Amino acid sequence: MRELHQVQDDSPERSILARLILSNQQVEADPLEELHGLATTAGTEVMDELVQRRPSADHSTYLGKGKVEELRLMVERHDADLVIFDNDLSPAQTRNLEKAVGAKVLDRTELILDIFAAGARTYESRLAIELAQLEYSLPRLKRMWTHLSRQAMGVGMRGPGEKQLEVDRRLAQKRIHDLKQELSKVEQRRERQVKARKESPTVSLVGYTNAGKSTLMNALTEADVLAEDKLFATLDTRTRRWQLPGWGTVLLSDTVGFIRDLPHSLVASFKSTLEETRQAELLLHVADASSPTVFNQISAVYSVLKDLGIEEKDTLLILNKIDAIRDPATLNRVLDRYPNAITVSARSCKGLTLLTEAVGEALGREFLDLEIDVDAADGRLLAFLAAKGEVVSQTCDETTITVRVRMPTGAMGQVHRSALAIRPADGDSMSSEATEAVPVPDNPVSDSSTEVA
Ligand SMILES: Nc1nc2c(ncn2[C@@H]2O[C@H](COP(=O)(O)OP(=O)(O)OP(=O)(O)O)[C@@H](O)[C@H]2O)c(=O)[nH]1
Ligand SMILES: [Mg+2]
Repeated sequence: MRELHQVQDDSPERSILARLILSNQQVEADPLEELHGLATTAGTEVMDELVQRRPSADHSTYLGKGKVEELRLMVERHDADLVIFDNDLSPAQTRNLEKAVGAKVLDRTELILDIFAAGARTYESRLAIELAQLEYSLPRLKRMWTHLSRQAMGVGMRGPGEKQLEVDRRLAQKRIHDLKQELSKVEQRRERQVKARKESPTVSLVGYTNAGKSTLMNALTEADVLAEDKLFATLDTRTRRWQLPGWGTVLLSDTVGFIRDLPHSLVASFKSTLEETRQAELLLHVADASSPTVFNQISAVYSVLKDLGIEEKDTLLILNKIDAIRDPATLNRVLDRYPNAITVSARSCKGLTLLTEAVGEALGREFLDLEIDVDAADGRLLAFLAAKGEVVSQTCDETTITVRVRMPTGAMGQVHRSALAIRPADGDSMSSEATEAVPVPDNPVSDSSTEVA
């Protein structure tokens, strides 16, 4: 997919950050801190920053005339290639600003899409990001001329004018249609795959980008997933077996982080990457308690969960990075608001025992509808299923009894040890032996799909 800020040589593009703050808007102490992180992640060198407070956005240039002129001078002074806005701009505003300041202009959504495009490694995340980018670009088609020409058109079809634009638009629409079809196939496949693993409950880490989800995953399962001080370090889903002490095996998934104002098309097209999260029995919402914007981050995550239609899932709030909090009052403020939150430091492994206990307890509240094959001679397991679960039906052949039962997930450890096979009541077969055979601690269950790069 298109690199929005590709340059000829290897030197990073020089960017200027800009943000309009509406007069009634509450903002962080440093209103451009997050955008700075995003711009750096995207590989640009930030040269300067500009903030304007105003009652409303200018219809044609977003910022007021005076500020646009200030921006133009900044671009000139720093020889900047790029102005990045923390806001979303209309296609016309982008065009007018580009003309006025003499540099390329990106808005926040475009920047986030660009970071995803550069970082996506798996087939499904590449499809997802290409779809999100195309949907975003369609009304701005003039700007993606070269990209589409290069990708899908023959030499003879090139040439300026409205006719060309029509061709481009049709090509983009066709590609969007194809991508949606392909993604829907991938989604269905993933849905089946994840369902087939339902013999163990899935716990999914969710949270704002950079909150420490991958670090926590590594600390809990001794997995070796990438964790770094960078926004959107994780763009796909990793699932590992987690031996929950005193409980049994659960599957722990780490996935892409969220951010405020995440483009809706991006959330929609990442549906398949977020399949584990959508099917999880329990969400661990990891928040960076040391961040001055922790409250905003927590609500941004709830809002994405809502977009995904899973805001009502059982969720534990994990306040991470408590080692980095200087003033205890900061943590108390968060705990006042979220008294049931669990405080941890994934980096120094503090609080993990309490976290583990809380997860075990939360999962104990859940039930699984299963079909379990039991050795006909295993009277103990049959008695256990009858005692702990709600047996719906029982069929048998010479050697095996198949029990349909609703089991509390908390009792599944014993079942795992003795059953011949465990399937979701409506799903495909899955041998319990196969699930036991996967080595722990470095125990990948799945990475969201084959790495393509
Ligand atoms: N001080 C401190 N830093 C932490 C802690 N947990 C994670 N970090 C740091 O926070 C940064 C981000 O950690 P990740 O685990 O990559 O965060 P993530 O939520 O997976 O981020 P994305 O995948 O980018 O969404 C890294 O530099 C970690 O070392 C913690 O408990 N304390
Ligand atoms: Mg991560």
